[in-house]
Amino acid sequence: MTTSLTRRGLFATAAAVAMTAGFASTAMAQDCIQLRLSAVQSETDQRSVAMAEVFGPGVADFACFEPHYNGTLFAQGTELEAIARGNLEMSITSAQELAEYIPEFSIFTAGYVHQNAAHQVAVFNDDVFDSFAAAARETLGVELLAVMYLGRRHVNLRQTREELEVMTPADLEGVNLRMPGSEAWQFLGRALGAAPTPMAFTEVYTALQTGAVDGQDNPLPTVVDARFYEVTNQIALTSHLVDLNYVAISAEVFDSMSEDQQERVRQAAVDAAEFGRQRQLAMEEELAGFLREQGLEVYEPNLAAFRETVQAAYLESDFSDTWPEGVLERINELGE
Ligand code: KDO
Repeated sequence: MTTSLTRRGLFATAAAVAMTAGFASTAMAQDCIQLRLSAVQSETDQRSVAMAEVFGPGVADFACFEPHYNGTLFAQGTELEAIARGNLEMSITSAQELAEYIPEFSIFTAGYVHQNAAHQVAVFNDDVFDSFAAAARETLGVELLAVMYLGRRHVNLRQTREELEVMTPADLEGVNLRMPGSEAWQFLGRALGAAPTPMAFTEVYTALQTGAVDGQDNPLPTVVDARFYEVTNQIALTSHLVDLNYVAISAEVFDSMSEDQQERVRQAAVDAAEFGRQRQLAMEEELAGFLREQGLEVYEPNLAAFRETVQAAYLESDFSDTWPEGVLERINELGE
């Protein structure tokens, strides 16, 4: 991702593109608002299924929803800039990607902060999120429509449990753990005790297969959908991040719609997120069994040790200096 652009500069560029050229999508097809979505997951991932089965049909009478998966339209981490520049209308983005431009989003990337799927929704719908949503608009020209549930991330390794049993962060010392390519992700890898390597999602299967990395972290539905289980031997159920995504749309495109269309787009995204969330939760419940059948050892490490070490790492880091006063406390209040 290009991070050399300043936050102000990026917004100015987005505004200039919108003012001078207008959006090709709306200019080209007046009776159909083109909504191209770029994301790196496959089309069988439940978030993609939700967008195809719920979002697309929900806006079909005025918008042409055109999803592109597997990073084929834009590479992982470049989607927000593409939206800001007027080259893309939608993406399924992450707090980690937003934190590259808006540091305070790192609070949603910190391990053991969100407790579960319902907690993510409560935070997204609470007033506490207003300043974050406003910052995404102001800095990137992005409207965040809904929060999607990705799931509980766990540590998934090539080593067998006999070769390397992961009970505490100390056991991950020197483990070459692939993490996605932004600083927020790399920090999480270090906080877990591992030696993180940045790598795009689309390269992970081959890296695991060839041994270029020892492992990766993702929720169980992703381990299955991306077939990482074929090239790994164990999963330590660390649950270190209850991970989310946001359904994001260009604010310029969104603002060009009628109020009724805007409401329909937002509702369709919320409905798709709910549909995907229920599917992901159900899959998380049943996939440990499937993975064991595939020969993987799936076990719970010392969760208290992981939680304590990871939380301390964040509170001592520069990340927590960017968290607005009172936000962590409010997030905690909204949990169980
Ligand atoms: C990944 O690259 O490991 C990750 O899980 C990061 C998430 O933010 C999200 O982008 C996800 O990939 C993709 O949607 C693929 O599932």
